[in-house]
Amino acid sequence: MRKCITIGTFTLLAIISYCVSAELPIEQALLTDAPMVPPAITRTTSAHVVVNLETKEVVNRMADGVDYTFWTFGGSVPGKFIRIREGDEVEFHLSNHPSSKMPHNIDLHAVTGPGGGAAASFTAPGHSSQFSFKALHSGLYVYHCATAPVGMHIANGMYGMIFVEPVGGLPKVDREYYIMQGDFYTKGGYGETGLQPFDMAKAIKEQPDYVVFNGSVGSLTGDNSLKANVGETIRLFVGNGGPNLVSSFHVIGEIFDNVIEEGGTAMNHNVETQLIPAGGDTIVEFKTEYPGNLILVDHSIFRAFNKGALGMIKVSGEADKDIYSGKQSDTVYLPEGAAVQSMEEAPQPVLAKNDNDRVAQGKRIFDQNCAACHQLNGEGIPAAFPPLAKSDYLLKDKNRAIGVIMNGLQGKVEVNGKVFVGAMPSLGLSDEHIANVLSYVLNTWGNKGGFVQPADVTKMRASNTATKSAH
Ligand code: HEC
Ligand SMILES: [Cu+2]
Repeated sequence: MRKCITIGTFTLLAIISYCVSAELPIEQALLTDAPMVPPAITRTTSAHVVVNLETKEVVNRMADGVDYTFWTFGGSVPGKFIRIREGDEVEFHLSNHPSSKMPHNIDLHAVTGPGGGAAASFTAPGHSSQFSFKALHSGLYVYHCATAPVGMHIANGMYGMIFVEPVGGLPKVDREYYIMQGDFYTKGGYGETGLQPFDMAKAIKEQPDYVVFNGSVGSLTGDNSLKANVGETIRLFVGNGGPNLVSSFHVIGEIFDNVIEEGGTAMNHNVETQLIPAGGDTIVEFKTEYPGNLILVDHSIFRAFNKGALGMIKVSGEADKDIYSGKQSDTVYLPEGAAVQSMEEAPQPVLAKNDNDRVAQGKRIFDQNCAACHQLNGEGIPAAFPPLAKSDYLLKDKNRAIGVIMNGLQGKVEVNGKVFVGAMPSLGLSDEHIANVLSYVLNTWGNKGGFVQPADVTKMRASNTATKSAH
């Protein structure tokens, strides 16, 4: 039986009407900010659930030194997490804070009805709207603002999720977390400081400066990392607000035991990376078997390391070396006759016309064969690759330097007072190329000069072969 009450007169501007199924218990929904999720629903019957949500425009941190005017459901991005049960009757109140500059509304993908509630919830600043819907379908659903320009409201952070628990609920887990990805478009590039305005042109071109979890760079790293212990079961409610990008959600160091695809009812197992459409979501579950940091990323990986889509779960507990050993050894790998590229197979070199030309050709050989280790600036890398710039070892003995490049070098070597213990492979360079590259090295980065001729190398090679055959 339904009871409908209308309160109001023509002298009052507000006319309030509600229809409540008389037999349903009335309940106030408990809403949470990310990464927290409201507790699982324990009741076994439907209820009349009252949801109060407030839209608010706030200046918040996007990254260190970078602020942004976010438009929010509940004061932060993503919006509050709503948890109800399949069959519930939801009485929804959307209030738009008086300080807002824009009207807002809400389109809940969990609603069966025009616009997901958008028109019914259209609310001017300082007003409050009410509508009701019945949760006909279980599942995880995105909600978002659908006020024109829709893209702009979503790009400013107006999205969140509502979980309609199936009758009977989900299996119990130790921890549940709420994560939502979003892409942001700012006038200044990534990391450019100050209060950054929204950039409509970039949004239309789908070229975000930021792609982040839970509304800012670092919202789930460092002190904000999620926590778990070895042996626990974790459930992540992961949404994607967009407005534009599709997420390739991946946890480095884990495999999803269960994935409830698109937050519906289909269950997949043993999944590495889960696609999450813009305006869609997924539920992933896994057990933590090993301690350490699990890294959450959008595996469109530049977004993770250059635009902010990075999070962390710190797992504490005992390491089981049978599951993962850690590094067991690190030895030098130097196969017989190792060569980056054998010059015998390469096209015949054009002979250098004079010493200046030799240096010019030597630069190309250096950039292609040596710079990976000794670096383009010849400075090397501390404790790994010795410098060639002003190297006392190199400059002391020209023939020894020829020998290093011809044969490679292994074991301990002291350069400018620092000891290096590593291995340089023989690169299989021709006499001409060894002469060229050494002439380049000798005349670059402030080195003292001098030239090496192919004949010098040929002579060294002959004595080299003589020594070898004498053994
Ligand atoms: C794969 C990395 C690697 C590449 C490529 C490489 N080197 Fe080295 N080089 C080393 C290492 C490591 C040492 C030190 C070896 C040791 O510890 O015994 C070294 C030592 C040297 C030395 C003697 C030490 C010094 O700093 O004076 C010279 C000269 C040298 N390399 C020149 C070259 C030149 C020229 C090339 C390119 C033709 C080249 N190397 C390519 C790794 C490399
Ligand atoms: Cu809005």
